[in-house]
Amino acid sequence: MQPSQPPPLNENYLRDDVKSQECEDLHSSLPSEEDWVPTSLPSEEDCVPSTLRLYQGFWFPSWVLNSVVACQNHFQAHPSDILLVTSPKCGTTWLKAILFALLNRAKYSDSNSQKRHPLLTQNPHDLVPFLEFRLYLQNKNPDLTAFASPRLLATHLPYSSLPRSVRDSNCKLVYLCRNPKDTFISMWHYFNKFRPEEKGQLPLPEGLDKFCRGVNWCGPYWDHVLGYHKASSEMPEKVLFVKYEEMKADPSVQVRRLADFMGRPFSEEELRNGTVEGILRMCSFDNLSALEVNRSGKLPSGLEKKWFFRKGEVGDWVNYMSAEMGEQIDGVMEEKLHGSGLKF
Ligand code: PAP
Repeated sequence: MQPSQPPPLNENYLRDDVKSQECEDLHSSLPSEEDWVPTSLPSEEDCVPSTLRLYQGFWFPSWVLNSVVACQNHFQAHPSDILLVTSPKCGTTWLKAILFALLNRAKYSDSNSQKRHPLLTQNPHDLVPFLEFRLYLQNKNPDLTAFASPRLLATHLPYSSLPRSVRDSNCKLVYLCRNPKDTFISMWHYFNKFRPEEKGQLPLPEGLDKFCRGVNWCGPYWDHVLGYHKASSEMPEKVLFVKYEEMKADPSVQVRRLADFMGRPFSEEELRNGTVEGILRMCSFDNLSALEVNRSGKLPSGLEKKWFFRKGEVGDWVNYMSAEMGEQIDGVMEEKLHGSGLKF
């Protein structure tokens, strides 16, 4: 079993002004930009302005840098590990649930055991923790021995910043990306939750400008996607590249593809008895977002669990952005993805 409740975060969590010794010089040497969130997250009493730092070509909130470095230095991948990788707001919560349900399906195959399914009582982020945004934030070198094999973990790290052991071992990476316009709008909604009431929403053009300059958590978005797209083309057995829109359009096909990739293909009997459909029902937006465990309460980080469930739709950007704003993102993406064979 995965550990169900990680220990509470230490007092340095989300603090911009607390740096470990090994990061002290690093922080001050990196270029910075103001984060989308003008103050720290709501659970913190000491509000400090949040800064994004450019580290190894990608923008990270500075409070996570200690953890990124600790993860890079200490995480030892096992060949059986499965890592879900996403850029923020690409459908992480959904895929965490699906991968968890896929891997554990044998344990919850009959109607009695289905009633005890961990997804009914635990948030996907508790079942499939992030490396740098959870485990290595809590502890510089966490003890991961409690995780049963295969370990199912998640990260927002770009391919080039993954711990060396992840790239060198035979572990598998599932990379999920999403149309950048919907990703941007999802991100904009999410970050508005952290803004103090008196500041109001982040003006959309301001957020758009940052996104199109690549200044967002783990951005530039295009470089994040391109890193994994290339890795997947070169090593299809190691990196599976999936789009949120494909998942929405044909979830059964994609779930079977995920199961095959993880080396756990559905048996004929499972295909006949509706196992695929059962997993999709369990992990659907409607089901997960209606569960009490996801409607109330917070993650150990202080983030409200319900913030991870907004609409879960494709194309919602049109309800917030003008056609010109959409073209602005399209233009940047076309230029940056040119020649890669990748399109959104
Ligand atoms: P994270 O990367 O910060 O963990 P992530 O889960 O990727 O967050 O972002 C939440 C998005 O996934 C939300 O998208 P929206 O703002 O466009 O609505 C959320 O609604 C969507 N989401 C969450 N659960 C599901 C689900 N079961 N099916 C489809 N989309 C989902």
